[in-house]
Formats: sequence, C-alpha cells, structure tokens
Amino acid sequence: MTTPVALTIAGSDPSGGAGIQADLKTFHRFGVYGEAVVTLITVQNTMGVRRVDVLDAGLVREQLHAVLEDIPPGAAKTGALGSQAVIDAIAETRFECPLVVDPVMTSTSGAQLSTDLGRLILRAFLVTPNLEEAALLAGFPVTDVDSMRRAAEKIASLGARNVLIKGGHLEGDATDLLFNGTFHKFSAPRIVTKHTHGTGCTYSAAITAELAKGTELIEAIRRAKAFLCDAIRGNPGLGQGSGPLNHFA
Ligand code: PXL
Repeated sequence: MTTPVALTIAGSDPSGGAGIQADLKTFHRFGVYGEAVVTLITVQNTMGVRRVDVLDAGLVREQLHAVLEDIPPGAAKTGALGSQAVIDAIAETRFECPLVVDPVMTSTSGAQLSTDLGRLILRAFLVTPNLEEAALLAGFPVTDVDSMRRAAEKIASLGARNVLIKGGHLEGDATDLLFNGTFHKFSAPRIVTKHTHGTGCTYSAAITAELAKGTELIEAIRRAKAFLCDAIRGNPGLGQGSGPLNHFA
C-alpha cells in the first residue's frame, strides 16, 4: 500500500482554524499525507480578518508545478484564491486527480477571498458551496431545499461533475444536498455553538482526504460529515470570537 496524498491550494489562517492549516490538520487526521500550496496570507484571529495579501500568481504556479511533478496527490482541493490571476493559474494546470473546489468567496467576517471561479468550476470533480456561495454561483437566492436543488442543477450546468450544497445555515437539521445527476441528502442534527470557524474548509478537506484514499464520493461525504459533526461538538472553546473545531476528533 502506498501512502495516500492530498493537496490543498488555499490561504493561510495564522490562528490555525481555517485555510491551509485546517486542511493539513484534517488530512493528517484522516491518515493522508498533506501538501499545501499557499495562495494568500491573511492576518486574522477568531475575532476576524484584518488583512489579506494575495501572492503573485507566478509564485502560486511555481509551487503547484513543483509539487505536482514530484509528489502527485490522489486528490486536490482549492480554498481562498484571492485573485483572477491565481484562479487562472490553477485552471491552466493539468490535474491527474479529482479536484474539489470549495468556492470560498468571503470570510465569515466579510473579507473578499476569491473572485470569479467560472474557469475552475469547469475543471471541478466536486464544488462545495454554502448557501451564500451557491446563490452567487447560481444567480438567484438559495434559501430552502427547493432552491438548493435548482442551484445545484444550475452549478452542474456550469461544468462541475458533482455539486454539494451545504445547508448548515438553514433552520432545523444541517442538511447538505449532493447533485450528481440525481439528488442525495446528507442530514445531521444541528449543533448549537458559536465555534464554527473553518467549518467549510474542514468539511471539504475531509472529503478530499477520503477521495485521495480512493473512497467513492457518497461514502466520502458521509464519512466527512460524521467527522465534521464530531469536530464541531468537540470544539476546544479557544479564542475570544468564533473559535476553531477539534480537527483531531
Ligand atoms: O472558511 C473560509 C476561509 C478560507 N480560507 C481562509 C480563511 C477563511 C475564513 O476566514 O481565512 C484563509
């Protein structure tokens, strides 16, 4: 058995709860060797994002090529990308593995973290928007399960092979909807806590880790969601704001 490898292409969160830090911790938790190409550096803590510096697209491209030519991953994911030039650099790269696009557009505190993701969605094996991101991609409000269905079909029509809309912000159970030609629902009881920093990153990283191990998509999502619930429930209560999850749950 060779060691499974996953790659994240995302921004740095120095507080360790989101971005590449969350992704690497999650890969490790799933027994997957993690690689990380940095796209931008944030200055932030659990109380908010204070600054975002996007790296030069050429520097991102060189990191990506260095990694891909030497230790090719079994699955890759993108997070915050920061500029159209960075998005283009990734879209122009040939991936020999499934690419999960987490269409991070703004941070919870409102900082702009990516722009137009169209070219990348065309390349995506899976896109994982939350309700707000699904609305931006689909072009209409996404506020209930019916509009989640319509948005998932619309985003699939933009070229994504599979679309997982995360309904965690709806009332009631946390229900996510996968569209891969047919619809599949993934539900879990809502956990009430303010400590949800990095939930989206952690979820898509867990799915990517399972894909890197060769797990088929529906089972990968099922395992990732079970882990996410444990990670939220077991949050260490760190920080003065919206704190991180327990990535080692
Ligand atoms: O969770 C979205 C996200 C992704 N990547 C980075 C972030 C955030 C939110 O704060 O800082 C680097």
